Amino acid sequence: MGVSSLVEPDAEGVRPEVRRRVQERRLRGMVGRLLGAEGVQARRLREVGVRDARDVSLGDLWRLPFVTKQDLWEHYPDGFLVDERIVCVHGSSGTGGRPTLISYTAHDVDVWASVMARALGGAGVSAKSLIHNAYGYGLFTGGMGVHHGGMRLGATVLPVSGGMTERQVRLIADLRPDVLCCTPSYAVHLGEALRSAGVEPSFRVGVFGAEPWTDGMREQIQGLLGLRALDVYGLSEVIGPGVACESLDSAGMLNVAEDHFLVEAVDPDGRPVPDGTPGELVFTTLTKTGMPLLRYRTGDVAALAGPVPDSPRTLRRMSKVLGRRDDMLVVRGVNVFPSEVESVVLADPRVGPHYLVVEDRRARPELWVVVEGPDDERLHADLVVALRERLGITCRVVVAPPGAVPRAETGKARRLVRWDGGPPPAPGLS
Ligand code: DLL
Repeated sequence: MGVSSLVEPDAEGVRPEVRRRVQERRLRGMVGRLLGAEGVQARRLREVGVRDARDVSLGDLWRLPFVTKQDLWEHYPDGFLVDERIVCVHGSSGTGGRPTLISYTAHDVDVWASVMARALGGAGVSAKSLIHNAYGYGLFTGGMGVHHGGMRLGATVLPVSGGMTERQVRLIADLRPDVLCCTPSYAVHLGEALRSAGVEPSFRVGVFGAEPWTDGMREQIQGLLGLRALDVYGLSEVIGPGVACESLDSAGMLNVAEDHFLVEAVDPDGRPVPDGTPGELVFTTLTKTGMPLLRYRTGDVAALAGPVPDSPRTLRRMSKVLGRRDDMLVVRGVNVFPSEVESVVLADPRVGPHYLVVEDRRARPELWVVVEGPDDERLHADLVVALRERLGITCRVVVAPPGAVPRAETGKARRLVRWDGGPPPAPGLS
């Protein structure tokens, strides 16, 4: 395990009780701003008896109302705005094509740069680094988030954005960047493209996120690109990438920037779950001024934990995201997360890293798993057994030839498809 120094020791390395005081002060400041803005969140706070910032404390956070994506949609585009001094807008395309737009003040961009600088610094990125940034630039926060953080650190950022893989291969061959930032699925795609072009990768570390990926995928990427692959998590509603990030020394979990983004994990009824138990992540943006959100329910499921014992980093950590609440499939009464399918698929060296899970809802619910590999009956049978052991249900497995599973050149990989009728979403399904 490598180590990396702290970019902001006063934030990342303080004693937890000192940080708690900072968080409480910031929470009150935020509640004061919300009440002063007289918006949706102020109304809800008053409904639960909060009239003044001094009426809240960290200990009774649980009694404050949640905000959901549905709320943001209902008050689209700027019903949650608290400060008019907006300098940029980002967002995500959202599910069902409905965008979520988030407005940032200069102060918010400053916070973003700082948490992303910490994230990159924790991955061993330095002022000497050249960052090949293949996250998309645009409304999506990936490109700009890494850009702000990389520049804050003093590193050089190459804003390649997504797509045009041939040009990316050329730039890597010519400039030899030591850091790669992109989605994990694009990392695989780029790795394959480098290999087929005969270009030796130059990366030391990669900071990958924006979509779920397992430790199995991590091994694939590390093998393909010869780098250390770390996970970065975030969402536009909270800031973008940098809400939490693995560091070289965080033992496989992600350090949460909890001095800016207070984290909770809750069960489906909104009650807190203990550390180590998977729950839905809920974030409170303690320092944001443009569109601060109190107790935003993310829909992402992960487990929380304290810091690594005796580590200079004292931030709480979260596990890799295990799945999304709404991506959890209930197939014949059994709960399945697509990430569990990924763990099984990637554990078999005979199949490639690209796969697709199809929830067949046409008649009797079925789960199809499409992978790429050799046409071999034994392989097919082994996958059926391994999936049954892990998931508790029998899946229908299709082993398709390499290249059959659709790749995402830009944006996030689509690994789960719901099939309600019409033509099959992948070859080999009937
Ligand atoms: O995906 C921000 C981001 C950009 C994170 C680049 C990391 C790197 P949105 O487009 O708003 O923002 O999508 C947020 O993506 O709620 C998760 O469901 C998922 N997600 C983001 N990072 C991870 C991750 C960006 N590391 C949604 N693992 C979130 C699993 C992730 N899921």
